[in-house]
Amino acid sequence: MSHAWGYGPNNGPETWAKGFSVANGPRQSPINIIPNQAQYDRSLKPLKLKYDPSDSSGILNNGHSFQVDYVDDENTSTLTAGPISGIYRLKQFHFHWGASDDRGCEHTVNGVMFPCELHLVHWNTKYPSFGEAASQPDGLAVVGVILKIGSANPRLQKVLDALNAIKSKGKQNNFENFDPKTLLPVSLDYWTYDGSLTTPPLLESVTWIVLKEPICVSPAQMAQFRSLLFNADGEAPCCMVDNYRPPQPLKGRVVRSSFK
Ligand code: B30
Ligand code: ZN
Repeated sequence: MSHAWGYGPNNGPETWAKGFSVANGPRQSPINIIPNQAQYDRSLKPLKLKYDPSDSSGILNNGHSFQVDYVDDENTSTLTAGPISGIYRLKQFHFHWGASDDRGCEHTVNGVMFPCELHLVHWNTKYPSFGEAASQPDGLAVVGVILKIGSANPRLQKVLDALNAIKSKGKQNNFENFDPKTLLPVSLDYWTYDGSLTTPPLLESVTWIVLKEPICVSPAQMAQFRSLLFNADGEAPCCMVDNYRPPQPLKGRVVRSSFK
């Protein structure tokens, strides 16, 4: 999959509105989360994540990140409850990260940046497919997990060791029997708000669920993310780094929290 957009000075987030006018729309993501301004909502339910590890099918360098894909033809790996109604199916997970440990996440908390963010992407099964759900206001639900620098995270290692085989754009490999639940923190407390895809086409179809508790990643593990390339084989090498969109205007939206 090739894109004209990217993260460079000439095709990066500041230029996306030229091709995708919704970039300046009313519910864009990511945002800066200000915990003191979030509204605790006692009606928000705990998240229910049921993942079948045997649904993981492959890992792909898509030229702007890498993604682990899931078979989504049945309700075997799902997200329910929390802020959403109905059943959402897991489609893929991917990450965004920086060129150094002081930046790289998409959602910030009180303006603080973290080095990396994990996105678990789900689609609402009231629509026939991911593609059709992606343009509906209640079509997608993405669980965002912030990564902070600490000790090495053994749960990330299988994913990071798979990156050697998909260094350049378009490369894919088998990636079997991986339970993404192992990547989540102990607490599933979350903030939620109505937002968008954080990459073009920036569709305003995402119920964002950002977990309060970060997971750990070591500096050496962050270096493994940065060993990927934006370019395809035979093109000039260009490290895949700074593949994040900065926070967008809140425009009157309310962030709710599942916790006090
Ligand atoms: S995010 O979680 O808001 N960062 C998509 C899914 C989640 C997010 C952003 C985008 C998405 O599905 N985009 C369109 C599909 N992509 C798949 C992909 O990720 O590779 C294909 C494409 O754009 O044409 Cu690049
Ligand atoms: Zn993402």
